[in-house]
Amino acid sequence: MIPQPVTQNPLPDQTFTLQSSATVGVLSTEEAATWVADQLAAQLRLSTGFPLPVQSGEGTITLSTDGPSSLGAEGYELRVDGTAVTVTAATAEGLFRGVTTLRQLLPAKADAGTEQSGPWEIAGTTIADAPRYPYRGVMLDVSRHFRSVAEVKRCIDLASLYKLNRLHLHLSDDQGWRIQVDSWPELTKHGASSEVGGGPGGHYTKADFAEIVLYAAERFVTVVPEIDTPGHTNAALTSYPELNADGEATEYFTGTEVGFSSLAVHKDVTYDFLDDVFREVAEQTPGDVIHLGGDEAHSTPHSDYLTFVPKAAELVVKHGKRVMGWHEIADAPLPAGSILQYWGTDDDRSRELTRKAAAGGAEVVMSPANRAYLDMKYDQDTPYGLDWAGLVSVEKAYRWDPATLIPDLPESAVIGVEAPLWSETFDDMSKIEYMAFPRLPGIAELGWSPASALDWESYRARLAGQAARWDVLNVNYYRAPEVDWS
Ligand code: TNX
Repeated sequence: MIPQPVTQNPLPDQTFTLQSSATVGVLSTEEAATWVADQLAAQLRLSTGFPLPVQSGEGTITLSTDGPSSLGAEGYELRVDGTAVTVTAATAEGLFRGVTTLRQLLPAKADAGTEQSGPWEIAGTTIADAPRYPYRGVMLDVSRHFRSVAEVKRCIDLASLYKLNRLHLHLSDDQGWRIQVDSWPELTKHGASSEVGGGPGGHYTKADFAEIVLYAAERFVTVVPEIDTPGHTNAALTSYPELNADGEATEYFTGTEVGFSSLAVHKDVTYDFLDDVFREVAEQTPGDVIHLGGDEAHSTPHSDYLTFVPKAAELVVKHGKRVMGWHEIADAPLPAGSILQYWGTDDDRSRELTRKAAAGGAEVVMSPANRAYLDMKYDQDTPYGLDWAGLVSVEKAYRWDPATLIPDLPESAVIGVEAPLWSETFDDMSKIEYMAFPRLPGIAELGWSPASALDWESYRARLAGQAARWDVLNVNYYRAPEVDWS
């Protein structure tokens, strides 16, 4: 199982077998608990061919939100004995996490989209589980190469199998602006018309984005939208001349260089623009966070950067959201409730900025580039990806502790982990899957499982066990040599 649960004990000599007469019962007043039951039943109907009616009250598989509040929002207890399966939580979200575990206890073919033959057995067990951290994310860069709504949904499905609960979408960069903004229509009319390598690009309409947000929410994943500023803004600068310091629109950019673009920090129109953009993005975002980027602003003079960040941050707060940003923003004063995303490589500067932000009350999400970046090559033979942060093997991606990676950062400041996948070199989903699998489940385990459960040898063996599931789901994973895939 991945992530490893907090406690799991076998019930010896008890084996549950799902039969064609089985039912799924819901004991809850929360409407969302019924969605969770419906999703489980819908999947198992496909693979088992059983009718699996969902009913209120007890069933062969019972999902109950009568658990104690001490389980927290995502905790659950699961019991499998000779006759029944029970998942108990305090919330529908906790039920969803428990059902995710149940899916991993079933044979891999239970995840298939077509009818398979049984038996559908689960060894008797009791599990009590809850996450170490509340923020467990994956980031998809849809700017460098655009991904369709269907592809984003697949990413959500695969991430939620490992109990990830945040999807950070990097929606704007030099190569493309990917979200509709009614008050600045050229952003998508012109600024979304291509991508790295000159491909067709694309963007999400408001209806598309709403579809992504809803699909994520049904899987208890919150979308974190990022509008990268003040650098990484060529897609905006080529769409609107007035956003440029010299008043001239730039050329569309389809290369992979970084750090050459900047919003005009001293023009009022820049803040009118951001006010509109953050308002419209906030309106489309049920989550409480907007990510304003802030990374690699190499062509924004440093004093201008320090002027810009607080003004941009204030606009995020004005629209009712918390500020999230890459660790560089810690150089400027940040509003209360900000979240800093560390992407350093064990260097002093990024550690110092992160400690400074934490001392000022910010929360920290750990995305160390030399461990958590899914776009780094595994080894020198990886056919795509980058290597500026080094080669990141499956073992290297797994063997670190988010609480202690940055010396002298108070453990209480860390709220979780995120694995970013920058897409300069990935023009299709199979490449994305190859880079994310098998490293993403490891990052998910670092976010969920207690520090005492993190163990490379145990993880390596459990990872091999996931391959059957990826085969069923047609995931294009890398057969890393550190793992015995047999
Ligand atoms: C650095 S990490 C970037 C991105 C690139 C990535 C490639 C960060 C905050 N910025 O603009 O896509 O490296 O690995």
